[in-house]
Amino acid sequence: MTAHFQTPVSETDPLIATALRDEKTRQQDQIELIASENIVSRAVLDALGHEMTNKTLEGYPGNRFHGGGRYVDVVEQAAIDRARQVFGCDHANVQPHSGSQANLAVFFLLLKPGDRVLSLDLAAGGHLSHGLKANLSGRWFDPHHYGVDAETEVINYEDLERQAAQIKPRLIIAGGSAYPRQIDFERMGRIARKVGAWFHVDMAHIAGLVAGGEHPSPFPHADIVTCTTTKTLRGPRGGLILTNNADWSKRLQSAVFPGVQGSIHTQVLAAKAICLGEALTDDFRTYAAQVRANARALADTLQARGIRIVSGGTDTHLVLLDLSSKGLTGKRVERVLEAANITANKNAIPGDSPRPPEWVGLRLGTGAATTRGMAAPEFIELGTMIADLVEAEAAGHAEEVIALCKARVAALCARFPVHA
Ligand code: DSN
Repeated sequence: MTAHFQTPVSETDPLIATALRDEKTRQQDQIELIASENIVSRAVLDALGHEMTNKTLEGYPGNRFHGGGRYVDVVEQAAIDRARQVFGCDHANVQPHSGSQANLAVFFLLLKPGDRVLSLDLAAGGHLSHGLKANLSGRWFDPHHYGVDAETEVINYEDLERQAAQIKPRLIIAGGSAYPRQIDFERMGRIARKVGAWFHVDMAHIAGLVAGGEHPSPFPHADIVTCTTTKTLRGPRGGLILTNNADWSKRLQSAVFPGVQGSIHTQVLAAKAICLGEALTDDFRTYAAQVRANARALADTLQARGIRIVSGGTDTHLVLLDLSSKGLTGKRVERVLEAANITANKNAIPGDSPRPPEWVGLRLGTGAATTRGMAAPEFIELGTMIADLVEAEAAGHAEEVIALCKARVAALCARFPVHA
């Protein structure tokens, strides 16, 4: 069995080894502006590739269904303690395999099939696990959606209050995947209490900003909070559930396991504990402030070049472009940017077509490139390149501009290496 333990993937599986090598090179050579991505630390990578992955374990620290869990207990308890400290709450479940599974566990905890849910519309920046008809949350529950104000493109809390009074949902959800503005958790918590609903905040995109003091905390206004550890929190793929409700802490454990999951991704738990430890440092606070400053620099640059920014700006890491005035779709611009080695994704904007190929939005985020060390001057340069590419594509002669931008991106990537 020596070969099993010692032979590297480059020898055992060239197809996968080549894809892994090429992906690493891609990440080095492209500038990542997908708002849900980031670049984890060496320490997080160490944990993800650790032998802890071999351990099968169900249950919770000190109360497991399998033997041999004493070191995973250390890791899980550290992740729980750090999550509580980072987000200032009493209870944390660190086992969800993803944000969507964390949300599913919240539904399992608080709702019965058919119960009414009020969440942000997908085109206004919501998330599929908050009641999209194609998702279990929309199939087994009764989703209703609030949008954003037609003029300002920010949540109109008076309209939301009226809608909540009419619908009388059992659960109100704040948060999503493409809402660039600060959310008034206090106001939404009051609305939820007034109509007798539970208030759930899904802070997946902004968890790192909350941790770094760059977005108000959902606590003490939310009854329950979920997030991924991936995006601005800069950790592994996975989810967290947080609450101050002591009555729920046991039921929440059962809602995750055996409610919606089986055994733990043990090595991911270690990576979560590490990223939460990192989030407690002063360096992380500096990082979170830079993420926001960079998003403002990017939005201002694009706006000055005549590209409309949904809601007129950003309070977070996220900038949403409306390309309709340029006669372009998000898909077209996503492709042009990728040709220049800038990665972003098409996105719906408020009132957009239900068909993704027709969406006129493009979503940008500053989390990953800020991790590389890029600051406002680099984001102004990136905004300038994106505007050049959009204008050239709209005029039908993008090739020359793509070549120029590709060279400028290569120079930036060389100055800000990844995992060097
Ligand atoms: N919700 C998706 C996104 O924001 O890109 C994946 O996390």
